[in-house]
Amino acid sequence: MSAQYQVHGDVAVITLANPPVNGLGLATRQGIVDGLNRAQQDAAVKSIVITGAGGAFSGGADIKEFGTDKSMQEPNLHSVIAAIENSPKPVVAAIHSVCMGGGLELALGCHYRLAAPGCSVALPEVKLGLLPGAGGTQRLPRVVGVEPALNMIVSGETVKSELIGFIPGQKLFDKMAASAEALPEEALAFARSVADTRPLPLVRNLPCKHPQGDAYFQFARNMVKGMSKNYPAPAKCVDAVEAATKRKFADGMSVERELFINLMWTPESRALRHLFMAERAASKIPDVPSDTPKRDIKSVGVIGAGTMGGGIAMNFLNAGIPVKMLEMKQEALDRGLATIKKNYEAQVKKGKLKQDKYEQRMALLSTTLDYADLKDADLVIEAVFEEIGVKEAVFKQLDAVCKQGAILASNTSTLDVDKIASFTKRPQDVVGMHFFSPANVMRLLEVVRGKETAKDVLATVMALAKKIKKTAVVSGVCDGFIGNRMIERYSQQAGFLLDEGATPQQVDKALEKFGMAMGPFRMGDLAGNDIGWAIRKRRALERPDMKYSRTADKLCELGRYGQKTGAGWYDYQAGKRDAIPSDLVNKMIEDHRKELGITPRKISDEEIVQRLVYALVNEGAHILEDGIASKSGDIDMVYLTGYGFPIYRGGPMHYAGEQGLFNLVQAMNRFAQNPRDDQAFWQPAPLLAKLAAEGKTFS
Ligand code: T1G
Repeated sequence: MSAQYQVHGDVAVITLANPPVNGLGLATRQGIVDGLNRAQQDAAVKSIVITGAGGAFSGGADIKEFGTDKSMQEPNLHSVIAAIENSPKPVVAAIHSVCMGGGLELALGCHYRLAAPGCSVALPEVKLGLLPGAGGTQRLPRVVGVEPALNMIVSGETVKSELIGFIPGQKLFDKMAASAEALPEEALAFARSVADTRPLPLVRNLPCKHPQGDAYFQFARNMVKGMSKNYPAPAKCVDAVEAATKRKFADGMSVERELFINLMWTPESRALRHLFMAERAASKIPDVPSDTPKRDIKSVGVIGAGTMGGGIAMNFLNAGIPVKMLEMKQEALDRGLATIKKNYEAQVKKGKLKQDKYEQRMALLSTTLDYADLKDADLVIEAVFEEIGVKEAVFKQLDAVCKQGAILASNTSTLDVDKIASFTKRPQDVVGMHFFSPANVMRLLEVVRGKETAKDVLATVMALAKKIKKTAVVSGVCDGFIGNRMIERYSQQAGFLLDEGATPQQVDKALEKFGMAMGPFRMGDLAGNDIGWAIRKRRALERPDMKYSRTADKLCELGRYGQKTGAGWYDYQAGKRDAIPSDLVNKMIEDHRKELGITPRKISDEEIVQRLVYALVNEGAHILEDGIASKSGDIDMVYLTGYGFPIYRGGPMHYAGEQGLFNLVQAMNRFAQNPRDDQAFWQPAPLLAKLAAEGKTFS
C-alpha cells in the first residue's frame, strides 16, 4: 500500500510511501483513507499525524496518473481532504523537505500543520498549465492572506517553510519543528498536545477578504495579462482566488473545480505536462542503468578560447569546477580571458552576480599553451575549428598526454564522433558534448554517443550536465545529430518559400507569431549565414540529393553573413541588432525567381508554419527510426532548450501529435504537389506514415 499505518501509544501515524516524492496516486490516496478509518475505529488513538517517507512530505498529485482515469478515481484528492477535515480526531500534517501542489492542499485540509525548516513549499500547478485543483485556491488565501496566496499560485514559485508569512492570527504553520530530524518526535508530542481540542480548527471556516476587493483583482488581472498571452492558467488562478473572497467556501470550491477541469484539457497544459515528463525522461538512457558508476570530474580542460570555448569554460566555473583553458597563441588566450571577464563583469553590473562569487570563479580558471598541462584533467572538451583535420590533431595530442580514464569530449556540431574517436587509442573515453551558442546561456547539451563510448562515460556526462544546469539529450552519430539535422530541413523549406513568393520578413513573422523565439532568417543573421554556407558546400559533395534554394548562397556571395558583417537577410544600423527589411535582398530574391521562371504567389502564414514545422517533424521521425534519438520527448527537449520552440506547444513532436499525424501526412501530400518542391522532400518518414495510418502519435 502506498501509505503505512502505525500507532505510537495514542497517536496514529499515516506515512505516505510512494517514492520518489510521495505523489498522491490512487493507492496512496486509498492508503490515507484506510489509515484514517483505522484511527477512527481504534479507541486508544486520540490524534493522527500524516507525514511522508523519504525525501518529501508530498510532491503533489501523481503527475504520472494525469490523463488516466486513476487520477479522478475515488477516493480522489477532494474526498481524501474531506475525510481529513471531517475526522473527529485531530489530524496533524508533519511537513518536511517537499510540500507541493496537492501535498500542500492535503496539509491545508489538516487541522494543524507542523513544518520542519528548509521545506520547499509551493503550489506549482500553474507551471503545468493548471491551477491548484484540490482547494488550494480557496484555503491558502485563508491562511496566508489573499495577496501572498495569489502571488504563490500565479507564480508557482517555491518558498522555504521558515520564510512563508506568519500573518498574525492567520498562519500556514502552527509550529516550526527544530529540524527535519526532530520532526517525527515533535509531531507525536504536538499531536498529543492537541488531542482534546474542540471544535477542531478548519481552514475553510477562516474569513477570506481583500481590503481593496475588486480594485485589487483588476490590478491582479492586469499583472497576469502578459503571462496569459499564451497560457490561460494565470488568469484563471485570479478568478479562482477572487471566488474565495466573494463566495461561500463550497461555492468557491465548485468554481475552482470547474476551472481546473477546463484547464486540464487545454493544449497548453498537455504540452507543459508532456515537457515535465520529457525533461526527466531525457536524463535516462535506455541501456545505461541510473546506478552506473560515474567517473569523478574534479578538473576540466577546455581547448579553444573562442566564443564557444569561453562559454563552455564558464559553465564549469559557475559550478565550482576548476578549468584549464588551452590555446595555441597567447593573444588568443588573452582574448578569451578578456571575454570571460567581460561576461562576468556584465552580470556583476546587472546585480546578477556578486563580486566575490565572480572572483571565486575567476580563481578557478587557469590558462596554458602546453598540452602537457592537461595531463591531470578528468575531462577535456575541445572547441576548436570545425574541420576534421584540426580535430584529428587535437585528439592525437590528447591521447598522448591525458591520464587514463580522462574523458575526451568534442564540441563538434556536425562532425562524425566515431571518426574523431578513431584518432585515439581510447575510443571508449570519447564522447560528443555539443553546446549551443552562447554556451554559458543555452540550456541544451547534445551528448553524442559514439559506437564505442563507454556507458560510464555517458552516465558521467549526463550527471555532470545536471551539475552545470544543462538539459542533456543523448544523440547518436549522424550529420547534425538531432537539432541541426532537423533544422537543415526547416531551413530548406524557408529558402524554397522565398523562391515561391514569400519574403524573409514574412516567413520570420509567421514563425514568431507561431511562437518561435526567432524566425529562420533572423536566426541566420544572428548565428552567421556563413555557417550554413559551409555546411551546404560540404553537403553538395556528400549529399547531392539535398536541394536548397540558391538565395542563401547568393546572400553569402555578397558577403552578407548577418549581424557580424552588419548585413545579412536584413540590414542593420551600426551597433544595432534591429533587423531592417533589405530592399537589396528582396530585389535579389525577386531576380532569382525570374531566373527560375517562377511567378511569385501569395503564401499564407499557415502554409509557411506548416512547411517549416512539419519538415522538422518528418526529419524527427527519421531520427527516431535511425535510433539517433531514443524517444520523441528527447527531440522536443532539444527544440525547446536549443532552438526556441514555444514551450506551450510542447515541442515539434508533441505538437505534431496535437495536430493529428494523419493531418500532417495530408498536408505533406499537398506540399509534394507543389512543382517547386523536391518531391522526395515531402515523402512521409515510414514511422510517421505508420503512426498516422494507425491513428497514433509519437510515444
Ligand atoms: N508526481 C509524480 N512524480 C513526480 C512528481 C509528481 N507530482 N514530482 C516529481 N516526480 C518524479 C519525477 O518525474 C522524477 O521521476 C522524480 O520524481 C524526481 O523528480 C490537485 C493537480 C518535487 C521539487 O508540480 O517540482 O498537485 O524521473 O527530477 O529535482 O492541485 O520534481 O525519477 O522517474 O524533478 O528533486 C503539482 C512537480 C502536481 C511538483 C523534486 N506538483 N515536481 O525535484 O527531482 S499537480 C508539482 C517538482 C497537483 C493538485 C494538482 C520536482 C520536485 P523519475 P525531479 P527534484
